[in-house]
Amino acid sequence: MTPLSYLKAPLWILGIAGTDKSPRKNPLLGSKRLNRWGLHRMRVTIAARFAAARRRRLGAVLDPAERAFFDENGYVLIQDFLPEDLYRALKGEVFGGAFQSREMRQGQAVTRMTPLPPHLLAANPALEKAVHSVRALDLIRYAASQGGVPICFIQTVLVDPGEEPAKDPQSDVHADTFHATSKAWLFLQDVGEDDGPFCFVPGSHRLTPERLKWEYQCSLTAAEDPRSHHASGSFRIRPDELEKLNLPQPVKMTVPENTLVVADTFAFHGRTPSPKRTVRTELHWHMRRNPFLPWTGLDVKALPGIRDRALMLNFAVEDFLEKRGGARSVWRPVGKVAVNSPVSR
Ligand SMILES: O=C(O)CCC(=O)C(=O)O
Ligand SMILES: [Fe+2]
Repeated sequence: MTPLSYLKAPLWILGIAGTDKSPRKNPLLGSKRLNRWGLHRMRVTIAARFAAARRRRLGAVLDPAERAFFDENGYVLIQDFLPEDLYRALKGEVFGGAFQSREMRQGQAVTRMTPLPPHLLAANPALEKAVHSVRALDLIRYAASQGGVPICFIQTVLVDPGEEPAKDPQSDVHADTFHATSKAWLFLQDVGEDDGPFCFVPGSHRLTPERLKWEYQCSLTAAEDPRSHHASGSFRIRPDELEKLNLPQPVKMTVPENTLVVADTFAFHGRTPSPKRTVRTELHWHMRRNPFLPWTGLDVKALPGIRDRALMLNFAVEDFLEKRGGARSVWRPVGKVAVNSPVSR
C-alpha cells in the first residue's frame, strides 16, 4: 500500500457502513486482524437483522403462500407469469428488433446486457408492462429486503464450451454478497438441463449459526484467495462445505418459458455449466441497496429523472471515466444487435 492510498481511508470507512464487499479492494474488509475481531461477522449479523425488520414491512403486499414459500426457501418460482397474449407480445418485441447492447466475457460465457431506457419502453408497450409488473416488483423488493426500484434489462447468456479460457466464474456456487440482495429472471425460452440453468440451494438465504461461522472463516482468508470472485467478496462454496452447513446441493431451475424466478442471492446459487453451446435470454432485474438502511423508501433510483435511466447513467459515467484514462469497463458496447445474435467480436 502506498502512503497516498491512505487518502482513501474515509471511503473505506464509509464502505464498511454500506455495500462494500471486497476484501481485496477495501483493505479494512481484508484485514485479518479486524476480521478476527469480528468485523465481517458483525456486518453479516447486523445486515441480517435489518433485512428481517424491513421484510416485515414489505411482506404485507405479497400473496401469503408466496411469502411463506420465499421465507422457507429464499426464492419464488412462478410459471405462466405473464398472461399469454402479453407474453407473446413481449417476445415479439424482444426478439423482433435490434437494440443498443453491451457484452462482458467471463471465460466461456458472454453476458449481453440490453438496457431498457424510457424511450425504448415507450416504443415497446409489452416490455414496459413486464418491466413494471407490480407482482414482480413486490417480490423483488421482498427478496432484496428493500424498498425502491430495481434496475431491469434484457440479459442473454451465451455459452460456448469450446472457448478458452474455459472457466465461467458464475458456475461456481456462491453468494453474491454478505447481505440480502435480489435478482429476478423472466425466462424467454424453455431452460432445460443442458441449457445452463440457474441453480439454487434452497434455504441457504438464512443466516444460521453454521453459515455465520463459515462467513467468519472465509473473512480470515478471502483477501488472499486465488479465486478472484471469492477474494472480491462473492464467497464460493464447495459441495462438501454445503453438507457441513446442513444445506442440500443446488437445485437446477429447469423451467418452461414465461417462468419468473426471484431469488435472494445472499443464498448460494450459480449457473450450471453446459456441455453444449447455449443461448439463454431473460428479462432480468437486480436490486441491491445499503444493507444497513432502517427504512424501505428514499431510493434515488425512484426519482422521476432517474427511474429506468439508472443503468444508462451508470454507463455514461463509466464511459466518461474510461475516456479520461480511468478503468476500462468490462461491459463493452457492441452497438445495435438482436438480443440473441451470436457473440460480437
Ligand atoms: O445466470 C445465472 O444463472 C446465475 C448467474 C449468477 O450467479 C448471478 O447472476 O449472480
Ligand atoms: Fe451470482
